[in-house]
Amino acid sequence: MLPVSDNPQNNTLTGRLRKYHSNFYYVEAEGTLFECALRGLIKKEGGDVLVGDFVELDSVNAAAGTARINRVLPRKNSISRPKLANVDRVLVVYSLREPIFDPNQMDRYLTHIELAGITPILCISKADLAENDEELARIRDLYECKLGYRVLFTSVNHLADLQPIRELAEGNITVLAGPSGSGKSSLLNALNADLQLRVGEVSEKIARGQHTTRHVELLSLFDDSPDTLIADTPGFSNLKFTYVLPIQLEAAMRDFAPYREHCAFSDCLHVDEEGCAVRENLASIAESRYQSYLDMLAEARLYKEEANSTSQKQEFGYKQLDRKGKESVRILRLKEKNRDASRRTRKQQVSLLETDEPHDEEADQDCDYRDDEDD
Ligand SMILES: Nc1nc2c(ncn2[C@@H]2O[C@H](COP(=O)(O)OP(=O)(O)OP(=O)(O)O)[C@@H](O)[C@H]2O)c(=O)[nH]1
Ligand SMILES: [Mg+2]
Ligand SMILES: [Zn+2]
Repeated sequence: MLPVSDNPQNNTLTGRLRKYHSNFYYVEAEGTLFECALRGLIKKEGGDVLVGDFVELDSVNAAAGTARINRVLPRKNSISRPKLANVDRVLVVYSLREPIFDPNQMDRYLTHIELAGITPILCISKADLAENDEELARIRDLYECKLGYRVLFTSVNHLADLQPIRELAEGNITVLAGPSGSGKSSLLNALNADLQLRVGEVSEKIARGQHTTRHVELLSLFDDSPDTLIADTPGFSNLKFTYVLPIQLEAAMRDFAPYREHCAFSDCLHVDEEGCAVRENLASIAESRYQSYLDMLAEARLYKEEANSTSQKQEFGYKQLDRKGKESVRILRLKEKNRDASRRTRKQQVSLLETDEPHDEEADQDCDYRDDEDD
């Protein structure tokens, strides 16, 4: 245990950033929530502090409950929207109605989380508003049986629905992410009534939420389990894929896993290439998923054009599934092709380098119930 004393000099502590609000960082360390400022140089050096980050505090004043963040410790992962670090599980919360379920938007959230290297869990909220069971079965068939995501249907007035969330959350850092009004804060209130989070009405006129939650906050879900933290986050939409390369996006699509190895070109994007095994098997891929892919791909292509016009070398890592459901990590490098050419005509080349770190997790094609997908 590190000491906490009233002497503001020489005291350091390690804690976790729980929320950031009005230029103050709230860091939990040894059971106390410290209101912290940030050492000026961290920002100047281009550093960023995210909720979920472990940080080193100095100038600790226990009596006043204040300290300064001196250093951000290395992260195991991070997601850009919502902004969080060191995440174990992400529940994409998307409502069945109010706002209406939109598979293409849903695919955007899923793909965005996949691209951060985390396997999302789907939480279809407001299941009480389902017209019939088939509606839910169709969603489960595609996303769970075919694609292998875990799917939960929840309704805040049906507490038994929440038990799987409790189990998934236990001992983990869990993030709820999704559009405004999908019921993220309501779910947390149903899991622990003491949280008393603000919830908002879904506007009838625009059929959207009102952005009720304003800040990302890591909350303690159970009083007796300090390691179980869950993040309520502000709803967001207009997720654009102008931050990834087309080949990274392709790798995040589970639908292509049974076929991609059989395409004539290893960098096939399955649009109009010769000998494309994905296109030959389009009948086996959900139309809505392929359409989502094409929409996202158009955005990723814009990003690639932009990357091509800069002379910077860049390196990206991404995961890809093969037809047996084996996962491998690939490294992608963007490098300059022609150093002697004039700046304007300089081109960059995407080169796929060798794979390493085979992952032995088997994809579950039988649609059995699975617990741990993202460890
Ligand atoms: N019928 C039904 N309504 C629900 C359910 N869960 C939430 N709602 C309603 O959905 C509306 C929005 O809920 P919130 O919890 O504020 O949604 P949110 O995702 O936190 O929204 P933001 O904070 O804006 O991102 C409220 O009117 C809730 O009462 C549910 O399971 N069933
Ligand atoms: Mg909310
Ligand atoms: Zn192809």
